[in-house]
Amino acid sequence: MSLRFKAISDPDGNGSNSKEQKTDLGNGSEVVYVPRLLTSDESWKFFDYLNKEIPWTRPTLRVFGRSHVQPRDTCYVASKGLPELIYSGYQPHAYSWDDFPPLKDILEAVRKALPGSTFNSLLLNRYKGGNDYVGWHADDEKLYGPTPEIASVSFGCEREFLMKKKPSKSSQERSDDEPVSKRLKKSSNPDHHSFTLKHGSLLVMRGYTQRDWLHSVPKRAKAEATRINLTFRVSLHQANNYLKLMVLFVLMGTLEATLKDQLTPVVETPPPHIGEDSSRYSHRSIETLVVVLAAITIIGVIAGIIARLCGGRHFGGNGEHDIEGWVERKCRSCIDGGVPAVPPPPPPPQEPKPPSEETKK
Ligand SMILES: O=C(O)CCC(=O)C(=O)O
Repeated sequence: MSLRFKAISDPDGNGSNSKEQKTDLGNGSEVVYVPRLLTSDESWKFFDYLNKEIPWTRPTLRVFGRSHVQPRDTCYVASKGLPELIYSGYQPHAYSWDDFPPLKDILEAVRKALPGSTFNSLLLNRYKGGNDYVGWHADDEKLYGPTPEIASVSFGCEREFLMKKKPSKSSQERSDDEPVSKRLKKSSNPDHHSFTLKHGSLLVMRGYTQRDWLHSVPKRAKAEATRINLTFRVSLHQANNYLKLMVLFVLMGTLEATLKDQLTPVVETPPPHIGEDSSRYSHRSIETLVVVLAAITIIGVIAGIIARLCGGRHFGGNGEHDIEGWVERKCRSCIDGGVPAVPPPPPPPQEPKPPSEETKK
């Protein structure tokens, strides 16, 4: 379908999103809410298109060893060359932007509102009524880097979007020590925020929001109508692989130069006295071996540090080639001081119920 809509990113007609509301969450986390990214009429056209034309699926996820149907419909769109998205054991098919041209118009409106943004993937969610929801989670996959900017555009039924601060060790200890009466008095808790996401609105999470905060769209009995939400994201994956390759090439060059330095004197030195030969050669071989081993170790450590800093992880789509994950698993006992990972608790003996909240989108 080649339906095109012209996105209007200035519905107020005054050249700016005048009603933009910024919420400073502290420690470098921020949320920006723009109630009218798009006009109401235009947003309804997008809603109708997305509702009809997107190949929605409701996948079965694996969370804590249990299968359950995701409590909303979903679809995934990504630029070419990005890795497949995998969450809770589910790998959605990545559609192309060209498959659904109106998505490019919505992206254009988002880009106008967020100049300089470079979104390259999109997760679509459809909530068919108040029973559909997304549980508490953070979009903190390493794939998105340490400070991802996520732009969320909503269409249709208004729903509440909740945010709460991730429990830190120190804050948990503090609240455990406090009397219950004191804890209850904190009605306007700065660690909780709520936004009503309107038809045609934009909500942006940025900075350390995914590191320090959780968000959810809870069940709401009164929200009977359908809501469609689009979250635009930037995947850093490709850049990480290029970085790793660059580091590898630079280090291979250094290694080659070092080996040349090591071997040249053996060739150029005048023939030694008979009897010294074998010890001189074995000395050189050990030196060369040490240099090669040192270089391999340095390559591994530096590539790992860079990958970790930049947030990359998967090499392949389905996790088979998750080399860092493999190393992490193999070395966990060393990293954690020999403490083995705690196995998940065994399932209770009664009939399994669907979980009330999912932990991950
Ligand atoms: O529907 C929403 O507003 C939120 C969706 C969300 O949290 C997500 O896609 O990670």
